[in-house]
Amino acid sequence: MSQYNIFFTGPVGAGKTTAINSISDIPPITNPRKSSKAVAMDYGVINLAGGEKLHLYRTPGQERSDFMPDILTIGGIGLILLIDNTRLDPFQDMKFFLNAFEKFIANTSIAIGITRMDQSKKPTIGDYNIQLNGLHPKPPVFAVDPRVKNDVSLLVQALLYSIDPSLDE
Ligand SMILES: Nc1nc2c(ncn2[C@@H]2O[C@H](COP(=O)(O)OP(=O)(O)OP(=O)(O)O)[C@@H](O)[C@H]2O)c(=O)[nH]1
Ligand SMILES: [Mg+2]
Repeated sequence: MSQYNIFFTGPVGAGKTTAINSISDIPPITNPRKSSKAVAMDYGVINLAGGEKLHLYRTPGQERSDFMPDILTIGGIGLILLIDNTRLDPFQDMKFFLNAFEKFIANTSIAIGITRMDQSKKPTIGDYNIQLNGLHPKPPVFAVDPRVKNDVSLLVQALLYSIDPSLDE
């Protein structure tokens, strides 16, 4: 049985924990301490129809002084970047994470989910696509509500498809 690791990253509050909880087939591993801010790692699993297992992890964000994307993502097949559309400069956030994970993305794949679009309609997905023009390959970018399993599922499927069309059922 094949096992794969997928990493979720993005700014604080972008919906990483919520997304992993929404889509995981096992009860999420929650924080060892009481405060949700103390969560060191989120973890979930997706069981694919072919028997493959996708392990889902969250990387610590840029708030951590020991943020080391290269080490964190060893063994990963892809990255899901969640961007909070209500933040002051979401394009800057996107650039930060694309840059931080540049090597990992170059060797694997990425899909980008824009969250909180129910709270802030702008920028639009079209605006993000313009920002991403010039990247080869250009990452898929979708509006995602991390609380909605189907939204997260579509994002994961887009990532799998960009990695290997035969992985997706
Ligand atoms: N309305 C709305 N709420 C959202 C959306 N995405 C996330 N949230 C809410 O935002 C809050 C923070 O989401 P989390 O999943 O904890 O965010 P996180 O990325 O894990 O944050 P950190 O672990 O602190 O980095 C939760 O209450 C979510 O329900 C969205 O698209 N719309
Ligand atoms: Mg979290």
